[in-house]
Amino acid sequence: MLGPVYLEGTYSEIYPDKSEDEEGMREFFKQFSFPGGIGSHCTPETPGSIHEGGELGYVLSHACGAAFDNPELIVAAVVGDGESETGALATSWHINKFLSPVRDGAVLPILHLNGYKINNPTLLARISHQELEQLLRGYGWTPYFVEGSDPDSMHQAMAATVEHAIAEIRKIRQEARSSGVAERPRWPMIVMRTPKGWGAPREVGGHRLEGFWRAHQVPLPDVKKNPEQLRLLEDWMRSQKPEELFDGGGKLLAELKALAPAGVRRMSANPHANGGILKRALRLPDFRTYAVSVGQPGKSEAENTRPLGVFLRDVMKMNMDNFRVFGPDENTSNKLDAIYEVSRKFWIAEYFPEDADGTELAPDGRVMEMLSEHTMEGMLEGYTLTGRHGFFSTYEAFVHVIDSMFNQHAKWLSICNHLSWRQDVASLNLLITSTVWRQDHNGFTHQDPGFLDVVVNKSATVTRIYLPPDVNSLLSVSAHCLRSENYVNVIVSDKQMHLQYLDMDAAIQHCTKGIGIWEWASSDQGGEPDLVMASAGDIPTQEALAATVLLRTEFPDVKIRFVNVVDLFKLQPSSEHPHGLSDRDFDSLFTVDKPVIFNFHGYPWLIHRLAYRRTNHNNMHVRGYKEKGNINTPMELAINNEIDRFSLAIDAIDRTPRLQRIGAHAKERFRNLQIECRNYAWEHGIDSPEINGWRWPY
Ligand SMILES: Cc1ncc(C[n+]2csc(CCOP(=O)(O)OP(=O)(O)O)c2C)c(N)n1
Repeated sequence: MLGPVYLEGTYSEIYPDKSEDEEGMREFFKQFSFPGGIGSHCTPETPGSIHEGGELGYVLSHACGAAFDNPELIVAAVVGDGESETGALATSWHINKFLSPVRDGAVLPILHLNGYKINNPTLLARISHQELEQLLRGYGWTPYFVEGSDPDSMHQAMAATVEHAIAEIRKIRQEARSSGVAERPRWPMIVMRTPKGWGAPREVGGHRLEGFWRAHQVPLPDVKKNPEQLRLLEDWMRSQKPEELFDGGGKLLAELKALAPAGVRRMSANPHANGGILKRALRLPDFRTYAVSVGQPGKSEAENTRPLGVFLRDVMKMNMDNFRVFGPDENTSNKLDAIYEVSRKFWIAEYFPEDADGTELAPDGRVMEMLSEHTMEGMLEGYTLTGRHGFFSTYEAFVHVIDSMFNQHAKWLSICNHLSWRQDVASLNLLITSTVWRQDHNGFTHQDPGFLDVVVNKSATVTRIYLPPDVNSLLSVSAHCLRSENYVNVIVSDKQMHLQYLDMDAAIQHCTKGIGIWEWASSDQGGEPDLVMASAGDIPTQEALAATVLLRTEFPDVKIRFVNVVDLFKLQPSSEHPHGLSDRDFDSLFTVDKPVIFNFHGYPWLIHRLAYRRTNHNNMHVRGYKEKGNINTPMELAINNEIDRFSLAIDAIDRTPRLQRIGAHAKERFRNLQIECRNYAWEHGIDSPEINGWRWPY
């Protein structure tokens, strides 16, 4: 990629020190894979790129995201035959069922069948021609094979095949657009079979090089010490005849440069690959109008994600060409199905009559669903990097499928932050739902809140984590995320019925601060608290509140401060994260010497990781998920992991010296209540009405 980008002149325009002359070319070469320079992949510094390709597997899903809603675009995507063996790539051959010939651009996959990976043959190169062709046809493509090793005839064959493929794409488009009917086309693709390391010396030191895995990446590893290898390298480079390509000053000859298109028609200057240039801000409805009414805190219940679905429906309605919603077969399950009132799920594969009964499919749908977290995430990345906006909801336990995709995207964004020429793109918005604490019927496999631990590893400049405790705070956080730029926003919110705490004004205030004392849930007004009860997440907040009620009932004069955290990075020092609280603010919220019981949605050590430098860290006792799950009622699961109200109240007694001395009887009662809860769950399969119907009593 870098060679053509430089030859097209874009590189020198963006990086004037890499000028189009001998000196600039030397700088250009020197920085390659060199300290202080650029990586050996298609890093964000490469103009014309949205796809680094460092971690293999995402080229087709990225290309597809770029093609969405870009009806004139043809996205050429070069797929490695080794890359094709990855899970992410294998599943993404299906993108051809998600591209509308009426509304979207096309993706032209070019499978580069060079036969080898780092040390091995590739599978696709070692099956018969017929088997490969059948495989690709089976995925719905029309493959054209360009095979050989003679450069001149191969260039001609490739040029003719690309032209043919483009003509076919145009024909498919024209037919679909003139009829307005989006049927599933068999898009063309190209299989290019050439030797690996094409043009390299045939042998080095008696070992096969060209056309073998030894040609991978560093074909002549010993040029510095081995004169024979140095000579081979020089001969190889001279065989390119640079004197026929460049003038005496090192500039590409004008007649050769003229072969490439000019201006933004150059691949390296394509504005789609610097998506912020094309980005239009989303038009957002007023999220406050989707509020649920909350009279008094903790008295009523609602499904937390459902109103968000209504909000997203209207976001969709107002942005019908630059917003999409993605999910791995779960948007209905995640209770966001109101979206389908405005736009259904895109589908141009076969329809059965029964689909009319609630399947919500349509050939012009803008909701993308395929049971491949990889493909959904890749499409969304491609879509946002080319200047559009999106929202991805997925089950908490299985968002881990895209851990490394998140890693790669976060790395991409953090490098882009240092490149002034890269314009701001929309944030990648991930709703993590169907969470650990409400897996009443799926059980242990569906309990894993560890994605947050992955997210906090990445640069503070690009990561945001929100745990809104109820509907109105989820709406407020989501609207904020949709407006934001250059982040990965992770929102954790369960989809089941949950207690509601904040009316819309209070939710906005609370989410704007990101962390705060809940006055109505505290009893320390006008004095020092005996202890701080803190929470982050819906169920943990409910249990923490219920624990304070148990304590206040047993010890009416106890002074409890209740702190709720929405924006998780508030816990980190401000020196580590731009959202971090100053030490003064942290100390005043959490005190410098009182016990803090922190009930957390995820794995408990994450809170310690974020807060370990705070003054009162030694007094922080965090409860969270400890891998103790099965088919459990919510209360039983909470008890197993000690995030339940009784465990928290017992903890509070043990950690608060005054209560410790007088709390033995209360602890006994709490333990008995835990046993009752467990017995009830095992006998009835659900939690007792007192637990299920618990409300904030004050
Ligand atoms: C997901 C992933 N796994 C492993 C690697 C390490 N790796 C880098 S290149 C490579 C071989 C790639 O072969 P192929 O896709 O055929 O590309 P080629 O270099 O032959 O064009 C491997 C395994 C990687 N970059 N990404």
